[in-house]
Amino acid sequence: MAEEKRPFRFDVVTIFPEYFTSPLETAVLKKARERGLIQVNLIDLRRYTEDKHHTVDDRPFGGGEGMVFKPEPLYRAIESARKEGSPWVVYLSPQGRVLNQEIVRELYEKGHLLLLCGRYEGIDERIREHCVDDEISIGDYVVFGGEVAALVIIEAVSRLVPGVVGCRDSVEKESFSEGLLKYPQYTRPRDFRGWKVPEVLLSGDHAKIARWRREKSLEVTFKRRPDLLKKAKLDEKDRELLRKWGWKEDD
Ligand code: JDK
Repeated sequence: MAEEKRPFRFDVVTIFPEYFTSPLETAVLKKARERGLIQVNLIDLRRYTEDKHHTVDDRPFGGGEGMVFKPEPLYRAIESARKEGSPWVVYLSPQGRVLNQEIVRELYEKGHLLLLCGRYEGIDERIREHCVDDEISIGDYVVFGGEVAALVIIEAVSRLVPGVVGCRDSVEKESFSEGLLKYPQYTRPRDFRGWKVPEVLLSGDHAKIARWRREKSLEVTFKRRPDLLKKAKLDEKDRELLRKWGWKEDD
């Protein structure tokens, strides 16, 4: 009998579990869950409160704006997840290290993540200090809470789970894995409102098409994200072309 591989597991601690329902029941994530490739376990933080009003937040010591998540419910929620494995505990926040594909791969290697979603002004620092393994930001902008960031991580990590994305090649050969942005793509019709598809793509000359695509990748990366060229896999022909456009190896 074929060996059943254990699904990649995400535990999510949140006061808004319903935030996740439609993304998890749509398209690729839905399929991946149905096929047992990933498992998402939503943990409602309020279930780990012990007072009548299910209080998760309180005013910050020292004064100031807003509210902060209390430590006790968070601690109990994290402990409950630890009873079912040893998750890598990630707190989403604007202060975290900024997510990129390299960090996504790192998280995928953990096999089991616990994503802590804060709200208001964040969480009590002692939870961060004693219970959190990793702090991650999805970018240098501020959203209302960790939920949207947790979803970004769930999607990005799930894509690396074998079988989630139809064709293995499309995960490996795409944007960022080679370190360059993707070349432009076209589909039918060949002429849309007089806007034509580049002739080379209709030529059937696959070597020529591959060269055109490589050149376009280099061009769009140089124009929009020259910072990516530092880490990209470039051969001497690529470098020559880039230099022709005014690229300087340093800077
Ligand atoms: C988790 C609450 C809202 C948090 C304090 C920060 C500088 C001080 C509002 N990448 C990213 N963006 N946003 C998040 C994120 C926001 C969150 C929570 C993640 C929990 N919030 C929040 C902190 C502040 N403020 C900017 C001035 C304000 C992750």
